[in-house]
Formats: sequence, C-alpha cells, structure tokens
Amino acid sequence: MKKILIQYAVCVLAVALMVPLARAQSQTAGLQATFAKDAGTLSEKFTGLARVMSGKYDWKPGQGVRSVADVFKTTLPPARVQTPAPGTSFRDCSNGCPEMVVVKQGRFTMGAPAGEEARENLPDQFRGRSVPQHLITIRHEFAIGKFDVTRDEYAQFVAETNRPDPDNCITANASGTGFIATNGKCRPDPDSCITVNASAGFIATNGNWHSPGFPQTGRDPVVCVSWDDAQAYVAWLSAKTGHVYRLPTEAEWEYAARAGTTTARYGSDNPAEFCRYSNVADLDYSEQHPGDSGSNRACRDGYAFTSPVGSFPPNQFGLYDMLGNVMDWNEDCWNTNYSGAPTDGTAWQSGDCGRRVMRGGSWDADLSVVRSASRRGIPTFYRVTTFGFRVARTF
Ligand SMILES: [Ca+2]
Repeated sequence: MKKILIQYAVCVLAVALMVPLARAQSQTAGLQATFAKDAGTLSEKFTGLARVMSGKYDWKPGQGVRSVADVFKTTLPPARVQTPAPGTSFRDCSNGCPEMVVVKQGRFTMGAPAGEEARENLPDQFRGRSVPQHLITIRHEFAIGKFDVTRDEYAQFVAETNRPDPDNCITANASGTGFIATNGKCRPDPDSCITVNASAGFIATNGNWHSPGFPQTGRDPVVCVSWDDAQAYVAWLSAKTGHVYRLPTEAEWEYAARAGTTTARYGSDNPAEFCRYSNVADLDYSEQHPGDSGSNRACRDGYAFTSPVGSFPPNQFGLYDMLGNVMDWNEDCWNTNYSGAPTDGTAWQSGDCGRRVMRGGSWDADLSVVRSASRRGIPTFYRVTTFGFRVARTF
C-alpha cells in the first residue's frame, strides 16, 4: 500500500510539473514565432524581447537577435514620420522616459589623430585602439539621451517589469588579481557589482544599481548595469512607447560626443580647467582614493563619486556628461582597432560580440582615457560602479 501511495504521489507530482512545462513550451513557441522574419509586428517583437530580456524565458531569440537593433533589422521599418528639427528635445512619455535630443545628419572624422595618445600619456596597453582615423557619414537622423539614464528612470523600468535579480555576478579570484564570473546567485546577496577601493584596485561588492556603495540621488546616473541590462531597458522602453529605442552605435556616440570638435575633449584639454566640464578623478576623488596615483589633482570638480546628471555644462549638441561621470555602453561588438569598421554610422556587428564597446570615461578615470576617441571592450555581463548608459532612438 505504501509503495502504491508513493507511486501515486510521483504521478501527481509529474503531472503537476508537466502542465506548467507544457504551458511554458507553448508560450515559448509562440514567442519564438514572433521573431521570425516577416512575422509579427514591431510592437509584438519589442514586447517579446522585453519579456525575454527580463528573464521570464530561458529561450533566447537566437539567430543573432540579442537586442532591439537586431529585432529592428528583421522587421520592416515603421512608416516614416517627420523628424523634429536637430537640437529639439522631447520625451515620449511623462513617466520614466528619458529626455532625448535630436541629432542632425552629418560627417565627421572618427578616431584619435596622430600624436594625441602620446600627448595625453595614454598607457601603452590602451594605445592603438582608436586608429585608423576614418570618415563617417551619418545619413540618418536619430535622437540620443540628453543625459545618462538616471536611477529614477531605471527604477521605473524595474518596477514596471518586475525585473528579477540578476543571475550572475563578478567576484575577485583567489589571488585577488583578476575577476571571475560566477553563474547563479551571489552569496550572501543576490546581486553584486565591482567598485574601486581606496588604492584604486577593483573589489567586488554586494552593491547593486539601487545601492552601489556610495551616496546617489535619483538624478544620478544608474550604475552597476550590464550591457544585457541596458538591452532589457531599451526593449522595455520600445515596447512602452512604440518607438525604436536602442543603444547608440559607437559612431553615433563619438559624433554626438565630439559635437563638431576635433580636440581630445569637447570642453578643455587643460587639466587645470577640466573640472569645469566633467566629473572625473579629481582632488575630491583622490581624497577618497588616496592610493590612486593616476588622478588629476590639478583641480576640484566637487564629486568623489557620481554627480547628478547635468551638473556640468553641455557640449555643442546640448548633451550632458558625454565625458566623465559614468561610461556609456554602446551597441557595437568589440574590435581592437578600426580596420574594417563601418563608415555609415551603423553598429559594427562582427568581431568579439561577447564584449561590447564602452565609451566616455568616468568619475574614477585618469584624464588620458576621458577623451572623445577613447574606447574599451567590456564583457556584456559586467556590472561596475562606473558603468552606465544613455539611449538612442531611431526615426
Ligand atoms: Ca570627481
């Protein structure tokens, strides 16, 4: 009798497990179908992508579809509407949508001019990434975030999507000299990110986007967000607004950061004046991180960590904090230099796509890397207290 009861219990348990499993498989198949070329509306794809990126499905879209930009490529573009005049700023919703600025079409020379890296004393291991210089022609109008995405804006996304805790984190390895990615929840806390310690080494913390380990206001840029988090955010924003929100391409980002300038920075290249234009590793930072010999002690910008967005003057396109404060994730896959790069302002979709481009320098950064041409390639799952993002929007 006992054996029969056990068998019965096993059957009931199996059925109980199979019903939701079958339902999940059915939902997944339906969702998968919306990503097929010529199937599903753009809105359905955005909504599906938002659900995938928010971790509610194990299945990934596949076939190179990892982002809103990828989805857009598989679908006919929406009817073209009249684009607002360059310089116009707007929001697509009043509850959580970032303020956007329309950027004009144009041409510019991308990359670092000869001599800039040596003049700026860029460490040897970072040289040669921003060459060769090449002419970019952007024939499409687009909009880019006037500011980095703020804590309050990101909180709206988390609240509306009921976004679960991340399922991976980065921690120091046993020797303390590198980092290893761990799958599964971190212990004891379910989230973590990397921050700088007093001697400017990196340490893993149990912080997260709403508790990064230093004071922030709701108007500070969100940090501790990975490229994957940023993709989930733009998928949600696209689904919410019905417009194509995405990360800026690397060429769009540099075009927007330079805003017509050909100098290393849109503000000033004089270290003593730099604190007027951007939040970087200054005297305020060095007092909190006395072991970091690389900081600029020629001036004081008022912030040892992040600053509320818009605390410094905008560049010539009306965009704030393009350099300093937090670095910005871009759409492009990582390539170690510009040989073979697209020249039309689109994203570079080949290369090391497990890493994506990160631009702009940050509050802990040496001046030599806080330049319009400076670039890094970062694994898509890294969450760091100096990493944030700003969004772009296609017309
Ligand atoms: Ca600072």
